[in-house]
Amino acid sequence: MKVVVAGQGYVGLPLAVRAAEVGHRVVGYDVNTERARRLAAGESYVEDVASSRLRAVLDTGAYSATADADALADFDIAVITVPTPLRGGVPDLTYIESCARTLGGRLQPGATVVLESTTYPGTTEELLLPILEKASGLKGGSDFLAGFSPERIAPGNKRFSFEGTPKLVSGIDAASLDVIKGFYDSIFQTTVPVSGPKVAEMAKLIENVFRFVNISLVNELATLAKPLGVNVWEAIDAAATKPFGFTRFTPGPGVGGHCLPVDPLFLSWKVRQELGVPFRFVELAADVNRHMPDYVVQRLAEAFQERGMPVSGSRILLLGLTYKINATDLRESPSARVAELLISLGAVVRGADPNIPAGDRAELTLPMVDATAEEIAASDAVVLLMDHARFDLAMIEKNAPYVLDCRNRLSGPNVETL
Ligand code: SAJ
Repeated sequence: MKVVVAGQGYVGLPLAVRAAEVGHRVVGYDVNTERARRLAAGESYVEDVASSRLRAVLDTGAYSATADADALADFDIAVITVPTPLRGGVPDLTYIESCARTLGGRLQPGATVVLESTTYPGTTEELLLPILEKASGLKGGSDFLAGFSPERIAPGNKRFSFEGTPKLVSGIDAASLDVIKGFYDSIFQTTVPVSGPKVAEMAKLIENVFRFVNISLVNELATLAKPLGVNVWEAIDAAATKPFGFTRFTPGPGVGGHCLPVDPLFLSWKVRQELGVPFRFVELAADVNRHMPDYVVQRLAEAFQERGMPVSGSRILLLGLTYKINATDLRESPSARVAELLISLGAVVRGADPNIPAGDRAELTLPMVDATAEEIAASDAVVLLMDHARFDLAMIEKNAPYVLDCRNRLSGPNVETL
């Protein structure tokens, strides 16, 4: 089938390349001409898609990348994998709307459109469908098919493969579900049909709300256990020995990334919009997680006070600036807020992160250094935000005058744990 994947980011590119590998003729469409150029040149910028895999499907002609919407004509299936950010706490669906208009203008009778972008329940039927119908003059269901299938990409997750992760599928009607299920059956080992797009939209949000709320639970526990004189890390590990009814989460300096700090707020916004009531768990979890960087700085200030040192003028090194361990992505990373707060207290802050590609360092306002023994020894305090595998933890322990360890990886008289 001729497949269009609209949006070639961390969700769209893995899907497009995999679909090409299993035999579909795939057009990877992205409005960003630089991205399209790099992909057409066989250069992957998505950590889970090696450039060698991209070049292989380019060479066979199974995959092509473009920013030219005219190349989308006559698609059998179009999958929308565009960003759905929050703007000032409000869901921004403009990328979906714009993409829907582009696809709608090229939608032929009998074709199918699937939305994968994370969004609140109702988006597929109440927003996407009307735009497709208006742009095409066709009727959803009778003239073309549509549905929702959430992405379950876990960047850098080596335990579960892309095709091995069960895929929820839904359709606006039985015929849509049938075609959409058939398409994803050709790519994924397991597809899970649900009764309609709203269920699939909600299921995706439940997955991330669950994670977001439980992380906030252990974050708040961390702030309470210390004054109670309890090692929260040891207590969580002890609780995790329970083989049922428990899922282990660990405290941290905050919750970053493009999924967790965003997706749950789509649901709490929709609940307020539609029902005029708060989704209390999500709003509370967001507040707890959002204030973890403040807690990190509070702990640092207390440590300086205990040592009779002012924070102002002190030299502080932040280790691990990306949003999660071993990730290369800086989006919504708590490190930015930690640095901002410390600088506002007059500290001289530097950052070190071997995972940040040289090209991405430009967006950093923080002076970047290498995590050398000299740099660490010259700091008044080191904060381990992300325990990347590429850090030499023993060297940090040995050379840092003081470390606030946000990941419970270090030990020693100079180490305090979050
Ligand atoms: N975090 C904690 N404590 C934890 C787990 C995470 O503080 O116990 C923090 C991380 O440091 C990070 C943030 O939360 O700042 C998000 O971490 P994450 O492990 O959830 O990583 P993400 O954002 O890449 O989440 C994605 C999600 N995948 C999708 O939405 C499709 C999530 O549902 C997956 O569970 C997760 O990957 C994964 O397991 O890798």
